[in-house]
Amino acid sequence: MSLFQKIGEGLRKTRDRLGSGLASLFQKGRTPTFYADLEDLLLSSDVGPAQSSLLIADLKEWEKTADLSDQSAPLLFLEERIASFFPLDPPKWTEQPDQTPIILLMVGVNGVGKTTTSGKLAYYFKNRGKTVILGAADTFRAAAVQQLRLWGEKLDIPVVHQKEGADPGAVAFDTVKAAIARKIDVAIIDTAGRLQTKHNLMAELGKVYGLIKRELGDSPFESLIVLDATLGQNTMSQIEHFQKVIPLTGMILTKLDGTSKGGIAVNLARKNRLPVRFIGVGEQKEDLLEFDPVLFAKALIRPNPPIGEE
Ligand SMILES: Nc1nc2c(ncn2[C@@H]2O[C@H](COP(=O)(O)OP(=O)(O)OP(=O)(O)O)[C@@H](O)[C@H]2O)c(=O)[nH]1
Ligand SMILES: [Mg+2]
Repeated sequence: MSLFQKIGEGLRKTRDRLGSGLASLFQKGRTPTFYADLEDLLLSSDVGPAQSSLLIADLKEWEKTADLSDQSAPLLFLEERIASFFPLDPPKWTEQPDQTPIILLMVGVNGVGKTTTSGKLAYYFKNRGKTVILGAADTFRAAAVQQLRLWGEKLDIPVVHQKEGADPGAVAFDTVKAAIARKIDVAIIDTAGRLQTKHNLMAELGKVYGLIKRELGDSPFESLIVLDATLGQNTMSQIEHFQKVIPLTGMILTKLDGTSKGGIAVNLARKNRLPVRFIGVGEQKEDLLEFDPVLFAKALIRPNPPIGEE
């Protein structure tokens, strides 16, 4: 399967609503309720009010001069506009490919998929010939360390860990030190889930960040916020709250396979000007896909199935 087909599969539920809805709406031609129906569809997939209004205004403008005899042209126009809403800053590991280690700090609220995504990311990089180390900086629960160690065992990747209750900053620091000493390409540091309202835990994250930063200097370092796409609008404020304690460089949107509201990616990325790095579309190691704005926008508005090669 191509990346485009995998994205299409992962977005199946969203495409069921948005993609199929758009296809039948445009097929009906311009009924009196066309733009209102279009807005409803966009809103129902969580593209967000600002983006929906903008898309419709742009579409109306475009239609003034466009050749509407081609039925697929308006959908292609929407697709391109949606793709343009995603910021394009490339990940540091492609910008500075020779500089190692690359450090990825995984942050987010409880249960969004940080640990699973850390494991999947380890697989992603290992699969591309990189050496990887995992750091279990979620020291709150023994089970959290165990969960990451299981990923390490499964993938044959070392996991830096200390005992339950240890200082997460110390684990993060040890992980970076080990990555440098062993000349490892990628270090992925999992952290505990924390609610934005828990000020002491948020402050602790700031400390973990500072410790890594001090040790690394200018090495590529990404702080990635993991967001659960099934939580819809509730995720909107999370980026803002985490940005207050650490500078985020990107987001990973998980559980897109479990929601019909995959348009939330568009809303999150444009509102926060934060690039999406990966999307999670399942629980297995392969279910983490590189984010590509053009392919994502295309898949998002294609009806279900099939989705061919592009
Ligand atoms: N369907 C689906 N499930 C996912 C995805 N990513 C993670 N999960 C599941 O979500 C649940 C929570 O994942 P964890 O990785 O433990 O989440 P966490 O953020 O580390 O949780 P805490 O450490 O408790 O804050 C698990 O059952 C995962 O298998 C995804 O992309 N799709
Ligand atoms: Mg976890």
